[in-house]
Amino acid sequence: MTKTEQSLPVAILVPGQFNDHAAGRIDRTLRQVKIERADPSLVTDDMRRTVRGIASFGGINAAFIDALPNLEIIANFGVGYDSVDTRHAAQRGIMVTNTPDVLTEEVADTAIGLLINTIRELPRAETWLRDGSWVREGNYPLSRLTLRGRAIGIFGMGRIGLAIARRLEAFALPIAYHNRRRVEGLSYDYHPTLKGLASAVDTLISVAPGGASTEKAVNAEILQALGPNGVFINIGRGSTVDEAALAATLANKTIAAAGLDVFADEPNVPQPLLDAPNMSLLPHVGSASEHTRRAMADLCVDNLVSWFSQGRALTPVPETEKVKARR
Ligand code: NAP
Ligand code: 8YV
Repeated sequence: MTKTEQSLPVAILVPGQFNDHAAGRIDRTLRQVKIERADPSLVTDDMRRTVRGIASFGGINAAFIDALPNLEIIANFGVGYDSVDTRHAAQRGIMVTNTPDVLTEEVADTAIGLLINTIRELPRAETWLRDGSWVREGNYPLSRLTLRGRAIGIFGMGRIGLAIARRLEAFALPIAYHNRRRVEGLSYDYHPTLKGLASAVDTLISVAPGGASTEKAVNAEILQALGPNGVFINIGRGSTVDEAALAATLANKTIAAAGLDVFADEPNVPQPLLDAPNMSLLPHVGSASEHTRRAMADLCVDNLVSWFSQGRALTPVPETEKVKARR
């Protein structure tokens, strides 16, 4: 902590549960104001008058922004910021920041773990050992699926998508991708449509952001295009998937297996997904190591400190890049 950090008497609103390291730094370097949740009806007169920043896991809508007339910056803890109304923030001249890059490698590692768990059934094999089945019944059955001979498609070839692709190159698997725009200088096959990508591969990894442009983009048609040997992995956002269609395609063997780290209504996982055969599930742990969450916490708070001490954000989201500090 620097002297500059110590001398910032700025009220930062922190809704609900928050990261301990980030909350500790806000306490030491700024002035933390707690609120149970990001609900405009809980905003007090004192908050209306004094709050100039928010630090949050997300979930900041237009009504909450409007309840804080002196708000200047929303520091989102996480690279995905689909649950912050950035368009409204930009219209009001409010900066929004996120935490890119510092979590890229961790999330890519998790994606590879989830892919292998899904295809080679490693969590089930461990349960087989632990529950005594190995002793009682003999060897765990051979996995029906293998990574060998697969063709990988990445939906969302951004920072994390690229880190996943680099790892999969070492597995000697062909890689293709779909984004709205081709990535200049990247030699992987580009598909201008998600359907085109899904038809060309048998293993689709989604690491696209949430939001209106990707809402339920992975639907029955896309899953069907993967074919009966198809595997779908989602490490991006649950909202990009039609979860009912996914459960149905697994139940009727339209595709072979799926692995999910993210869900549309976390922490609630729909029963059909829990019941689906050949499904590997994780509770949104893509970036969840102490090391990486600490780096995310530091970047989240560094954005606030930089904004209030130097008038500039370190990692603004593109929608608010042009927002200027008010002084
Ligand atoms: P990024 O660098 O911005 O990459 C996102 C990619 O998605 C870009 O290449 C973008 O390309 C593409 N994209 C965006 N909208 C699209 C659309 N409508 N159709 C097709 N492609 C689209 O972001 P990142 O750092 O890699 O993070 C990606 C996402 O991962 C985050 O937004 C977050 O939701 C998720 N995430 C999850 C975890 C976890 O714990 N599971 C952790 C971190 C991040 P174009 O703009 O050219 O389309
Ligand atoms: C975190 C994430 O779980 O960065 C993201 O977009 O989804 C994850 O790293 C989340 O942001 C913490 O709430």
